[in-house]
Amino acid sequence: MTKRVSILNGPNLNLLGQRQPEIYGYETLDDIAARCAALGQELGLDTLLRQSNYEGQIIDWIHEARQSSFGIIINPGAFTHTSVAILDALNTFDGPVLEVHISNVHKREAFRHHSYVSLRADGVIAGFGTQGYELALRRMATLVEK
Ligand code: CA2
Repeated sequence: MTKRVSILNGPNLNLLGQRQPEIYGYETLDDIAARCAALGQELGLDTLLRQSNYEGQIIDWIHEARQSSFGIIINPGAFTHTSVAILDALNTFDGPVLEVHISNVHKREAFRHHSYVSLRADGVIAGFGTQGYELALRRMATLVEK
């Protein structure tokens, strides 16, 4: 059976490719979704990429993933640094959780150096640009085989 991976994205990431390309690159979220879908097909994974600017929506998608998904890849955007509620939701999910940041958060402002989500994440990728999502997906495929 093809296993689903939920790829969740937080606030402002709908603007990818439109603003601040020096930090976040030129790819849009639709480009990332298409690349992940193609790679997922190669790896035998079904990907579902979603984005919301609302914390509660992301929490609802994490709850939904409890029944529907093998694993979660999450770029929580700025909620990374603020949201105990997203951490609590991820703690109710039994499968692998991989955290992705497009930019290298450790090279940026001090407030970006702490992540609540990292307390739950099985792996973290930061600073690999939008390629980070594909790297996380490859890791997910390895975890399926284990
Ligand atoms: O590097 C990342 O992926 C971040 O999660 C992106 C968040 C930021 O708050 C985190 O510290 C690191 C911000 C996402 C904003 O996305 C934009 C995309 C295009 C234009 C403007 C903002």
